[in-house]
Amino acid sequence: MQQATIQIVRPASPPVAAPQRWEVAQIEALFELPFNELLYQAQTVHRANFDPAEVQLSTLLSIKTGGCAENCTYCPQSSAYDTGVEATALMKVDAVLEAARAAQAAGATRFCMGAAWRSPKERDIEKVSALISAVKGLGLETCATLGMLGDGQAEALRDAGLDYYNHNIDTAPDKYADIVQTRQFEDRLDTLQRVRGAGVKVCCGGIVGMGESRTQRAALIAELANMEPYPESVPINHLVQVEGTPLHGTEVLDPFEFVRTIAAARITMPHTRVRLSAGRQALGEAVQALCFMAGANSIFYGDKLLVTGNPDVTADQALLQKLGMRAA
Ligand code: SAM
Ligand code: DTB
Ligand code: SF4
Repeated sequence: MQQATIQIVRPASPPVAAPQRWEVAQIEALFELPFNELLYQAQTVHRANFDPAEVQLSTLLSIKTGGCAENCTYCPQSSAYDTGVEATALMKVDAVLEAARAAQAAGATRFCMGAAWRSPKERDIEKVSALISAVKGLGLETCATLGMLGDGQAEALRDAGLDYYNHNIDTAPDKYADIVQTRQFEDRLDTLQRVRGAGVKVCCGGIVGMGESRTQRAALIAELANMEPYPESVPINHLVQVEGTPLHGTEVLDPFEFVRTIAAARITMPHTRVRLSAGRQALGEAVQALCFMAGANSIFYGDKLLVTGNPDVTADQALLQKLGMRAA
């Protein structure tokens, strides 16, 4: 009797999707879509990758405030402008831990420590490392934003327990020189490379409402989406206009344009946490709800951002409850 030959058919290995490269024009075309069509596309991408009822909560703390040597024209902490912000020294471990415990008790899962430095010195890295280890010890995710990093600094922060480093590219490459003159766009990319190279997760986003064009908003999103890999966390800030800064008095961006920017970030970076960041007080509840519909699934949570205000914790809890959303 003839033996049947059994042929083992191995499934072809799944194709590895090449990362998609986004042209600015493609992202501009998303912005041009009818609003409801854009939101539908963003919501579809969002639901394929996340539970649409979940929102991640990050709390900010300014661990070293004001007196910064950079001249970022949006920033109340630059020493170049008279904004009434008082410069302070780096906070001590106990005070930081107290703030982190309060954030955790209120429901935050990530604690982000911000310092108004152009770039930290070695001594600063040692001190901040102690803060990171202490916060990590509470069981919180850790994030820091300390300015430009030099050799070995990202590694030192990683070894202290840093999960995320925040470093924003802020705006389109061709708008950057209008916004900051004390550093170059490429300096930001260099630090982001160092963070990625050290194996620390990248939190990188920008600010809209600084007088940029729609094409420049699309170019900001393209820069982020074309990073390989794109950031794990993308904060989209709506400019908080602070008296004394050069950008105070800029024409306020149409809120629908802000929602469109969130949607474009969600569509082009399907797996990232898109954070509805600074500027929520001015947006109001209905626009924030549209941002969640457009795919935002993270917020800064706590009564203060770094030096400016943020909705109260109780107001945010009430908003999430009204929308049937919950902390991730
Ligand atoms: N000094 C560090 C740096 O610039 O990378 C870290 C702190 S800095 C305040 C962090 C980010 O906050 C900036 O990159 C910018 O995107 C955002 N930011 C600062 N001032 C803002 C404002 N008035 N409105 C919205 N976002 C702002
Ligand atoms: C980010 O993208 N926005 C946060 C955080 N990362 C560090 C800071 C917002 C600052 C808003 C103005 C202020 O309070 O200084
Ligand atoms: Fe300094 Fe950061 Fe503010 Fe720029 S954004 S002035 S680097 S604190």
